[in-house]
Amino acid sequence: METIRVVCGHDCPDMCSLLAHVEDGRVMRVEGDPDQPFTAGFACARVNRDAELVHSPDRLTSPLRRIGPKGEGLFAPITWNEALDEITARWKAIIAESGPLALLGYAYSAHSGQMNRGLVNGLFHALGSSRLQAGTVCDTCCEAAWDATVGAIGGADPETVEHSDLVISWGADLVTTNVHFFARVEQLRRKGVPFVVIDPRRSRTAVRSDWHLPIRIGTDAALALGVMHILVRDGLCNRAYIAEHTVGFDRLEHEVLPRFDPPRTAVITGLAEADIERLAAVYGNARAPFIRLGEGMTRLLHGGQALRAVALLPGVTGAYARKGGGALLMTAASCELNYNAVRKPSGPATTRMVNHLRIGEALTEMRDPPIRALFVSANNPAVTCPDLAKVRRGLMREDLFTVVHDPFLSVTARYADIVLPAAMYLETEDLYRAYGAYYLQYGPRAVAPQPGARSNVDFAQELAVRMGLNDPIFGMSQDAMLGALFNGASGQAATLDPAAVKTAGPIRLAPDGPQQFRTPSGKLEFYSEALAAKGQPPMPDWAPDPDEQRDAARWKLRLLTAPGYFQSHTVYSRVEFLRKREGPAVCILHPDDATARGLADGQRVRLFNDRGDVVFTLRVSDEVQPGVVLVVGQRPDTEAISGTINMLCSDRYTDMGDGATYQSTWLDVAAYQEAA
Ligand SMILES: Nc1nc2c(c(=O)[nH]1)N[C@H]1C(S)=C(S)[C@@H](COP(=O)(O)OP(=O)(O)OC[C@H]3O[C@@H](n4cnc5c(=O)[nH]c(N)nc54)[C@H](O)[C@@H]3O)O[C@H]1N2
Ligand SMILES: Nc1nc2c(c(=O)[nH]1)N[C@H]1C(S)=C(S)[C@@H](COP(=O)(O)OP(=O)(O)OC[C@H]3O[C@@H](n4cnc5c(=O)[nH]c(N)nc54)[C@H](O)[C@@H]3O)O[C@H]1N2
Ligand code: SF4
Ligand SMILES: [Mo]
Repeated sequence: METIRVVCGHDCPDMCSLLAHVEDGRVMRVEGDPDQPFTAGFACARVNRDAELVHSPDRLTSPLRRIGPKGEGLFAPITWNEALDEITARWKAIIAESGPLALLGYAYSAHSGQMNRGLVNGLFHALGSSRLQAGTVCDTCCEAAWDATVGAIGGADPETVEHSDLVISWGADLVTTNVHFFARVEQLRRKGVPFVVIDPRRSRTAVRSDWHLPIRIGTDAALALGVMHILVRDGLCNRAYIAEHTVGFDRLEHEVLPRFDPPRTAVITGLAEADIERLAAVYGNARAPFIRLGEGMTRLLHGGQALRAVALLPGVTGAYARKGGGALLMTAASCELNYNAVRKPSGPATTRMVNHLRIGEALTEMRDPPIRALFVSANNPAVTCPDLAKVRRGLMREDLFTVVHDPFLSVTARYADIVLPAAMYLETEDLYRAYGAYYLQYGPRAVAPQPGARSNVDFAQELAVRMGLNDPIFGMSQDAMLGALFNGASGQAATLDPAAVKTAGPIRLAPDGPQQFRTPSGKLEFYSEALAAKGQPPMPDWAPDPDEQRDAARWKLRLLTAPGYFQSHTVYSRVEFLRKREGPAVCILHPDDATARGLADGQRVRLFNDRGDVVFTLRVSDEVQPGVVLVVGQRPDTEAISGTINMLCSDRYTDMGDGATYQSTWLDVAAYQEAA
C-alpha cells in the first residue's frame, strides 16, 4: 500500500491535508494528515468515505449522447473524440450565427482546486461568451457585505482563537461546515472560555455550546445594533479605537442606534431583553472576543445588512486590534495568487453577465441573442438553484444544446445533450488554498482518473485548442500553470517559489498583527460611501421588508435551510452510507405547528406555496421555533417522496451581491394524501 499526501478538494473552508492509501490504482482509504496544524489529522464524516465516492459504481465511464426526449435521461455511449467533435461543431455554428454571447459557460467551484476550477472559466472568458456571475447561490451576499465593511481581505486567523476569552458562532453550524475550527473551540471550552451560538435552530453546534440564543430568522442586524446600543449606553465602546480605525460611528450612534433599545430589539429578534443585555455585557467586557460569521444569516432579502452589522461589532470594542479577537467570515481574499492567469487568459474585458442563481431566467427569457449553448461543470443547478421550475423549463428547451461535465449522471446531467465524465479531486493534481484558514497546499493526484474520465484542466485545454484559442495557458503543463499562478502574485504568496510549493506540504500564509481594512477609506466603515453611491443604505439598519411581510401574511411558515451533516452538497448523495446516515429527505416542524395541523412525526407531508409542492417525511422537534419549517440540505428528487426544496424558493436577490434568498420563502405544510 502506498500513502500519498493529498488535499481535500471539496467545497469546505477547512481544506484538510489528507493521506490517501492507495493499492493497485485504487484509493483504499482516506484519512486526515497529522502534519497539518489546523486540520490536525482528522477528516470529516463525509470525506472518511471518499474512497467510496471516487470508486462509486455510479461513476460515468464514457461520454454520452442523448437518445431520448430532453430530461428523460436516455443516453448512448460515444467516444471522447466524437463528443468533442460534436461540441466544437455545434459551438462554432452557434457562434457564427448568433455570436459568442449565445454560449454560456456555467462552471462553479465544487470540489476542485484552483487550476481545475479556474481553467474552465478561462476557456469561456477567452471565447468571449456570456459570463457567469458565479457563487450567487452561495457566498456573494456575505462577501459583498464584508467587503463594504472590512474590505477585500481575510478576517481573523482561526488559529489565533486560542487567545480568545469568548467565542461566538453567529449563523454558522460549525460542527457541520467548519469542524476543525469547532475542534479548537472545544479545546478552549475545556479551559473555561464561553462559547455562544446565535442561530434560529438548535443546531448540532448549538447543542454543544454554553449558551444558545435562538434568534428569529433575518433579524441579526437588529441584534447587533441592539448590542451596540447597550455598549454605548454602558460606556463599553473603545472610543480611541473608533476614532483611529473606523469611519461613521458618530452618525450610526446618533441616527440608528437610538432606535435599537433593548425592548424594541427584543420584539424584533424574539429574544428576551435580559438575554440581549447579557450578550452585550459579555461581549463588551471580553478582552478578545472572536466571532465566526456564518453565511446562514445572509441567505435572505436583507442578508447583507445582517452580516455587515455583525462584522462591525468588533470595531465598537476594538476587538479587531487584539489577538484572538475580531471576526472571521473567510480568509481567501488574503491569498493573492495571479488567478487571472488561469481564469482570464484573454477575451473582452466585459460581456453579458448571467447570475448563477437566475439560470432559469437566462435560459427562458434572455434575448439578443438567446442562450443557445450551455456548458455546466462542477455544479448541479437543477437541484441547488432557487425557482427550480424555471431552471428545469429552461433546461428542457429543445433548441438548447447542453453539455454537462460531471463525474456522475447528476440531476442536471439528465437534461444534457452530451454528458462528459469528469475526474474527481483525488484523480487530479492541483493547487488548493483554504477559505476558512490561512493555508495553501499543492496536492498531487492519488490515482489516475477512472477509465473514461478526464479532468477539468485536461478537457478545457483540449476544447480550447479545438475552438482555435491559442493562449499559452491552454497548452501548458500543470507545472507551468502552477508557475503562472505565482507569477504576478502579490502579498505573501509572491514570496513563494512554485517549485518548492509542490513538495512543501501545507504552507501557512497568515497575516500578523491587528485586522487590516481594505475599504476605500482604509478603515472599518460604519458609514460606507461606496454603498451610498450604489443607492444602498450607507449604514446598517433593520426594517421589515414589504415583500416578506406580504408573503408572511399569505403563508404561515418560513423556510429555514442549511447544509446537511452527511449531505452538505448533492455530490455526497453518491455514497450510500452517507445517504442512509442522513436519512430520508425530511422537513422539521415545531410540535405546536405539527399539532395545529394534525400532523405526526414520521408521516408524509406536502410542503407548498405558489411555486409548487414537494413531499417529504415529517419530523417533529423543538429544535426549531414555531412558525418555521426546517429543510436540511438540498437533496436530489430521487431521495424525497417527491420534488426537492428549491422548487419552492424564489429567485429574488439579496440586498448586496445579488445572492440567493432561499430563506425569504414562505410556505405551508399539510398531510399528504396519496393519489388513489
Ligand atoms: N465539510 C463541509 N464543509 C462545508 C461544506 C461542505 O459541503 N462540507 N459546504 C461549504 C459551503 S459551500 C458553504 S456555503 C458553507 C455553508 O456555511 P454556512 O452557510 O455558514 O452554513 P452552516 O454552517 O450550516 O450555518 C448556517 C446556520 O445558520 C443558521 N441560520 C439560518 N438563518 C439564520 C439567521 O437568519 N440568523 C442566524 N443567526 N442564523 C441563521 C442555520 O440555522 C444554520 O445552522 O459551508 C461550507 N463548509
Ligand atoms: N435549499 C438550499 N439550496 C442550496 C443551499 C442551501 O443551503 N439550501 N446551499 C447553496 C450553496 S451554499 C451551494 S455552494 C450550492 C452547492 O451546489 P453545487 O455547487 O451545485 O454543489 P454540489 O451539489 O456538490 O454539485 C456539484 C456537482 O459537481 C460534481 N463534481 C464534483 N467534483 C467535480 C469535478 O472535479 N469536476 C466536475 N466537472 N464536476 C465535479 C458533482 O458530482 C456534483 O454534481 O447549493 C446551494 N443551494
Ligand atoms: S472537513 Fe472539509 S476539508 Fe476536511 S475533509 Fe471534510 S470536507 Fe474536506
Ligand atoms: Mo456554498
